[in-house]
Amino acid sequence: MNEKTVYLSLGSNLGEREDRLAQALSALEREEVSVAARSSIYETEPQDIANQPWFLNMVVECRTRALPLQLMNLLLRIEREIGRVRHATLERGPRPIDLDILLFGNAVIAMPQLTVPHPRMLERRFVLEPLLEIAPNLRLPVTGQPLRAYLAATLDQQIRVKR
Ligand code: PH2
Ligand code: MG
Ligand code: MG
Repeated sequence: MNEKTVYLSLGSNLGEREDRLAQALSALEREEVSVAARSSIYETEPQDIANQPWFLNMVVECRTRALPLQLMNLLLRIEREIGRVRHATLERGPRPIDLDILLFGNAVIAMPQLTVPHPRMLERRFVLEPLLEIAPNLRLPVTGQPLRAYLAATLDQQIRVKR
């Protein structure tokens, strides 16, 4: 009842990156955010701050009864559990784990703590490519624009499926 489909982005560029992603996936399941589909794991060139290690990124489709802010607080708690310490000065720098809400059903949310759809998702190949892998026909809320239309502009960013 009242379950929503949400898409989350997972990223790690410090330590045992693949273990961190796996830990995050088990934590989501434990918290009743059930993972319905998961993308491949991609090795991705860092964006925003270039001088940091390459990331592992993936996207998952989940079902949850949590409300948006509840889900966000849960993701922050899981990030802390997996060992993330936030540095005010390095907001987009290296991190053992980053869990971001990309889409929350068809909701559009503009709150000080949370913006959905994720404000930078359309410019990021490390989000669009795994997202389109599991949901090729996904569209943006309100405009109905297919997400696939945004991929071409990101192809200069390097990413590859991790094998
Ligand atoms: N996350 C950032 C900044 N830059 N670059 C890549 N490749 N992957 C990320 O997850 C990432 C990033 C801030 O959250
Ligand atoms: Mg992020
Ligand atoms: Mg984040």
